Amino acid sequence: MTDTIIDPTVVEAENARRLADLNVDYDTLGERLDRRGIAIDTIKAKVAGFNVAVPSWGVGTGGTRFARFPGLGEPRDIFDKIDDCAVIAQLTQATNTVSLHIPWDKADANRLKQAASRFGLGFDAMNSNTFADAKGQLQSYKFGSLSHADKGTRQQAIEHNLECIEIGKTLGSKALTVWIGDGSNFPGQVNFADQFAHYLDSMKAIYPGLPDDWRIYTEHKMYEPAFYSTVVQDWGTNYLIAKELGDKAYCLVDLGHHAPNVNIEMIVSRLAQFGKLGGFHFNDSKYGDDDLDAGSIDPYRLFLVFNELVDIEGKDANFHPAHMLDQSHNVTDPIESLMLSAADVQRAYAQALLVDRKTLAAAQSGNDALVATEALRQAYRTDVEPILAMARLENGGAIDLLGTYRASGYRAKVSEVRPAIEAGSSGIV
Ligand SMILES: [Mn+2]
Repeated sequence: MTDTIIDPTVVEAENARRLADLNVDYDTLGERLDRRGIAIDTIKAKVAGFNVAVPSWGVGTGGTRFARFPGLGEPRDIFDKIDDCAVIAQLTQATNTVSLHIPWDKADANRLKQAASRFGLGFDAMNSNTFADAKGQLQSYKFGSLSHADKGTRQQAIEHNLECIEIGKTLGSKALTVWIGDGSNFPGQVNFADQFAHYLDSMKAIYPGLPDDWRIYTEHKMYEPAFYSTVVQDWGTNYLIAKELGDKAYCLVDLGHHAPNVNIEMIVSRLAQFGKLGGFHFNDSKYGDDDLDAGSIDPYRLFLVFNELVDIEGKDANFHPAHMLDQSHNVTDPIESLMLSAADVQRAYAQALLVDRKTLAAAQSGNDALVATEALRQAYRTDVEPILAMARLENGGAIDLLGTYRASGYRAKVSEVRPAIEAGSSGIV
């Protein structure tokens, strides 16, 4: 038995109030899906087995360049963060791993492991940080890290990544995610080719440090913190890196790290077709960056991404991309946002599972554009909430995530022991 943070009797009481309605909704949806030749229990089982990792940094209130407005009961350290992640996992039953960021989350690895396993949590990819200077470090990353013009600075960044792998080995992590803030702010500031060559050399020095069963993920981002050019700016550069490095190297697609209107689902398909799609950072955006909650702006796009993933899954049983949420919560309780985002990612997956792929394939070969797109829209228009809620309920989670969390009074309780943090400084961007 694993420990739980929210009193299970609270969850049971909240679920009991909603159970009769859920049973009716689930049966009604089951009948409708049955008419389409879909067994609702099969979809539910797939949803129940779906997990998305929670980033440790996501449970603290985020911020912008301008300010950060902390909420009540902010986590004081990584152990508080693990508690918050355990709450999300308990209620959603969809987030069984935590992704750590070093050095932010540096602590005794065995203690970390214990703290997480108490709640049945494991560790997802390790994230290195060479986009900020850690206290007391010798060389500054102001002008870059793995691609820095100075060899000593590059070496320091390489060693930091190797250290992240070492910590991850103790924790049972199986991947290192490398995202750098390197780039330039002025035309002419850097030589593009030299900078990328430095980056590749540095990554080639990190790669041999990976254990056999590990992966290394590189994440592209078109801008920020560098605003004129970024070293790993798009999926093309990302693909080149993964190809240069070798079989353990894969591309990570962060949905927010693209220009508005970019066809991300097509990027997903391209990377997968050539064996280099490693996984996702889920979030949403209206203009740029990755600050908004998954599915909150363009849920159809999220669905279309999952439509590609389900298509690939159907053709390749060994396809297991990594799933992680990566978003910044500036105006909400981060636990609430992360719970609903995890459910929204599951929702997109469930809807994608409903696509009539035979009809779609026939329409594609017959050049029937409207029937093809209707096959997608029919799946997308289906309200799969009863499937998600039933999967949560049967795994011990909450039918109503927000209602149950608020009824538990968790935030008020932790704010009694976690001191208020002063506002003002900029947050995680
Ligand atoms: Mn990301």
